Amino acid sequence: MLVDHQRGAPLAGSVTETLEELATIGQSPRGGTTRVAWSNELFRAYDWIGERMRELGLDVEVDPAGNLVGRWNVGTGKAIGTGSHLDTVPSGGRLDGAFGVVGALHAIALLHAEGFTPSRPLWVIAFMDEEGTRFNTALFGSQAFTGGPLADFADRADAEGTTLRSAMAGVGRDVERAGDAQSTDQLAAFLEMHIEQGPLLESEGLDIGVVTSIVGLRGYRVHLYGQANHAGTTPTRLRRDALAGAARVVLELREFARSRPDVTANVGKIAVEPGGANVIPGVADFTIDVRAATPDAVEELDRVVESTVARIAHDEQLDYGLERTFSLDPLELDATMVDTVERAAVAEGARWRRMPSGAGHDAMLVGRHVPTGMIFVPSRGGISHSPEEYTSPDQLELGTRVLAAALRDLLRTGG
Ligand code: HGY
Ligand code: MN
Ligand code: MN
Repeated sequence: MLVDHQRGAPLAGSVTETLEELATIGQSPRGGTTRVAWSNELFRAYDWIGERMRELGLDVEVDPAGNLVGRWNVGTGKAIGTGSHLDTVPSGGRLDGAFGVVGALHAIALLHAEGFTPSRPLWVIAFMDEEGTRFNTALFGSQAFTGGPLADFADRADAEGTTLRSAMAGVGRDVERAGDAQSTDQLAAFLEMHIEQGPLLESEGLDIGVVTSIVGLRGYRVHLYGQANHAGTTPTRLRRDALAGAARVVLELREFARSRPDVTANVGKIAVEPGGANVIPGVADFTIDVRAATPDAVEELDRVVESTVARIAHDEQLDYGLERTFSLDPLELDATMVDTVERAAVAEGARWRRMPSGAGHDAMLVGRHVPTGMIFVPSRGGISHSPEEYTSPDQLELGTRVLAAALRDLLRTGG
C-alpha cells in the first residue's frame, strides 16, 4: 500500500494505474501517447508529475534545460539521482521513460511507508528531450545536466521550422542559459529504471535485467539534391531522382546491418521535396541511426555511412550534405552500481540476469560523470516505441521494489 502517512494518500493505487493516468496526457488520435520536447503536452505531464512529487514532500524545480527535478532534501552530502524521461516518440507507449520516473515516485512512497529516512538527499529527475524526436536533439536535458556542449543544438528546427531556441523562448527559457543545469558535481550516483525495449528477458522468463553496458550511437541528417522535373516527359536515364538515391542508401545500410549481428541501422524519418505525384523528387531529407556495442564497430559505422552516402550520391548524380547530429560511444556501467542492482534483485526474489542495453538512455551521459546503474523490466514481445508497449503490473511493481531496495542501499550512508 503506497501511503505517506504524514501527507494523506498520494500515489494511491498501483504503478500501473499511475502510468495509465499519465498516458492520458498527450494521448494521440493516431493511438499511443505523443509528448515531444518542449510541447504543451510534455509540460502538462510535468505539472501532473510535479504535483505528485510535492505530495511526496519533494521540492520541485524545472531547471534551465527543462529537466523536471524533485528533491527529497534530507541528510548530508551528495545526492543519489534516479529517474528517466517523460518525453515520448510520436505515438509512443506509456512506459518508455515514464516508468523510470513513476517507478521512482512509487519507490519513494515505499520508503516513506516503512519509515525509512535517507542519510543523503534523493533527486528524481525527468530529463528533457531524451528522444530527440522534434529537433534531432536527443539527450538535450542530460547533456545540459552533465555540462556537455549545447551550442550545436540551439538552431536546429522542427518540421514546422521552429528552432529549439524559439521553442524554449516560447516557454520563457533561454537556450544560452541551459548549461546552468549542470549538476553532476552534486550527485554521488545515478540509477535509471527502464523497460528493456527488447525480447531477451521475456524469452528467458526473467523479471529483471541488471544492465552492464549501453550501446554506442551515431545519428545523421542527410540531404540528397537532384533535379525536380516533369514525371512524364523526363527520360528515366536523364533523371536525377533524390528519393531513388535515398532508397538505395536505406537498402544498402540494411544489407550491411544484416551481414553483421553486432550492428543496427535505421532510417526513421524522410521528407521529399517538392512532394508532387507527378514531380521527380528534387530533394530527399532523411535521418540515419546506427548503433554498435564496441567503440571500434561504432567508428566503422561512421566510415560505412559516409562512404555509402558519397558513393550512391555519385552514382545517381546527386549532390549531398551529411551532418552528424548525434555521437555517443558505448559505455560500461559502474561495477559497484551493477553489484548494487544485482543485490537488490536477489533481495526482492527476482529472476534476473546481467545484460547490455541496445537502447540509448540518459544514463549513458550521466554515467560518464558519476557511478551509474540501470534496472530493466521485461517488454512484452520486445515491443517499444509503439502504443503496444506493455509490461505486466506485477513486473512493474517488482521493478519498483528492486529500485527501492537499491536506493535504500545507496541512501543508507551520508557524505
Ligand atoms: O533511441 C533510443 O535508444 C532511446 O529509446 N531514445
Ligand atoms: Mn525511447
Ligand atoms: Mn527511454
